[in-house]
Amino acid sequence: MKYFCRFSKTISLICLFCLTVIFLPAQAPSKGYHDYQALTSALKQIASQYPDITELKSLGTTLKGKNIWMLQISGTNGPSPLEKQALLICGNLEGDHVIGSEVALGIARHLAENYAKDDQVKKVLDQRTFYIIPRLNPDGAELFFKKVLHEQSANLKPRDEDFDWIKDEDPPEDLNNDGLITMMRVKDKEGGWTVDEKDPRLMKKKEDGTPLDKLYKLYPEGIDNDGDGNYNEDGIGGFNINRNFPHNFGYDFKGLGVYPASEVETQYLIDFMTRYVPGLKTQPHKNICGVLIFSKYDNLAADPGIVCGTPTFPQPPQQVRDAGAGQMFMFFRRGRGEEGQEQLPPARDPQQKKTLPADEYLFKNVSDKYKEITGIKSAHSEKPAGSMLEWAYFQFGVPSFSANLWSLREEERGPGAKRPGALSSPSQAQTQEAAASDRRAMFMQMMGGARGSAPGAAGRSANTDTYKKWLDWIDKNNNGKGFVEWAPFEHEQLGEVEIGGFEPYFRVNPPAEKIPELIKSHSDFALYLASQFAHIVMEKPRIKKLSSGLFELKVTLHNKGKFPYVTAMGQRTRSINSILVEITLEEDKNMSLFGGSRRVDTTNIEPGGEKEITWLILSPSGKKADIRLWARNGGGETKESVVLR
Ligand SMILES: [Ca+2]
Ligand SMILES: [Ca+2]
Ligand SMILES: [Ca+2]
Ligand SMILES: [Ca+2]
Repeated sequence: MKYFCRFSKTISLICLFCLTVIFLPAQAPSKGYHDYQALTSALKQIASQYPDITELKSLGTTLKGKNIWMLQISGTNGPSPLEKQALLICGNLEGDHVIGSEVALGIARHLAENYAKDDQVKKVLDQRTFYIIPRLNPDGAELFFKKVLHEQSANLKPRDEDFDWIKDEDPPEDLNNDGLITMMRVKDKEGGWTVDEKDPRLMKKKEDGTPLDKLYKLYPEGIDNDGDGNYNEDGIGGFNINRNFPHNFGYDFKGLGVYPASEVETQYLIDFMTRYVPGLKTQPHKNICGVLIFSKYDNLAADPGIVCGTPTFPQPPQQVRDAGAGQMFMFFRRGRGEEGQEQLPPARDPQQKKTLPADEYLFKNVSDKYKEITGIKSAHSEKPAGSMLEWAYFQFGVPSFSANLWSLREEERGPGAKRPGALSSPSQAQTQEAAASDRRAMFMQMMGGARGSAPGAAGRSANTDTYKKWLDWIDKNNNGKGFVEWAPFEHEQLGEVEIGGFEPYFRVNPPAEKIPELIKSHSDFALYLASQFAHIVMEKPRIKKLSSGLFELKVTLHNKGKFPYVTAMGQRTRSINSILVEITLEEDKNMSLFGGSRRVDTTNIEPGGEKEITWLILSPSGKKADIRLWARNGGGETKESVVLR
């Protein structure tokens, strides 16, 4: 029976392989997607067709001379674009997550095309500005359109990733000429991997008692160009922009020259949001009241709020030493280290790592609405480290959301499939995944210990479960396409190997026919999100004559929006201008303030909340007082004038 099962499985695999070959001619996963030239033309076309409501700017150019485009869209009515509250939409921070830029571009087009046609779009655009940056990492994204596909998140800045003082000296190679960089598995008694008995496509971590002749080492496809015994450990580029932001940054030795905001793409974005550069005539876009990101992280269909992942470094010093990481990390040990002397405890990380409780309702409400609008009820998300999502909330201080647009979802795992908790609430395993998700980090793990046991596209043990689910999905929903069956290959250095594994990009970007529905639902969601911002209004002032020459003047402010004026986190970082109310008396000679201040600053008003301000004014009857409300992130300026009588 056992043999029969194995036999029938082999037959079905062969059949599957035949079906793949016969019925599914190879089609580039980028078909229907915009490369840099096409994206540039599309944005220019929108800008030239709708000049009254759009402005296309370049935030800067990348190392490869590509513009990072920002399309501003704002209605012709209402205040100037810079005075309106704004939603920033940013996509394709990870080079391989090209779907993010497609959806962001689609939203831009949807808004521009519908301003004159759709009352709801017009209403929102007359009150709000949209800053849309479809592709923050255009250099990295271009790899998606190459002949040989190698999935990587980074930009293309040459970087020494293995500390041999040479940059990019050992990239992967497409040895079997299928146009895909996949994996190699090699029988090796010192290997840390073995073939999953239930599904021979899958590699899993070895267990106690796994026979030595069943052990494998895994490598990315290619040769060892520099003869250092590691395979493809230092390819082209670069660093993942979505791990390069200055919050919860992982100082984990991902090669030389990397630090928070070390990459120009990160710098341009942060400059755009915060920095005033007179020479460049740019303004800090502090009118940004919310951020919507399309990236591999998700806090909309996955768990709401933001919980930072653990950067792979620093760890408590003892663990580092015990991990066998060697001399390299020893200088990170704290304390005097001599026998009998006390060791200092590890430094406490002062960074906030979790949504503040007072802000949780906001994330929850938006997440519920996202599920309702888009119909996407669940998503897989790793925990972030050094991401834009974290920086925008924990440092910039505004509500910050990310959708990954394409991942294993409940409805796609087939009927009757139980929803494992791990997919909606990131588990310990996924924290490890986050640490390993940058392929560069994987090689560091390899160097730190079991050389040659590099986990890879088909075999990170923490994720064998996730890979299994992708294989199920491939079999049930994708006619078997998405996985290259393992096939023997004679390797010039390793001898007999097998090449196979997941096809690059297919777990990151959906087929192009899925894009229109994602654009529609996320346009609706973006319009919803932009209309939630705080709206601070001032009631008509109320005057009471207390006695001859003494007046009481009161105004009440309300927040008529759905968001607080500033998040609890924004209050902590003090990154948002407070709500300002100023009173100006008609003349100084006969009028004076007996009670209250000329200038009243209010940090926050919760949605539905109010704030009353009272002044006592000594003045003859018939004189005038002017009141000015200025709420930078809550609807701008309102003026009232009253006559004291
Ligand atoms: Ca190197
Ligand atoms: Ca290949
Ligand atoms: Ca090498
Ligand atoms: Ca190589």
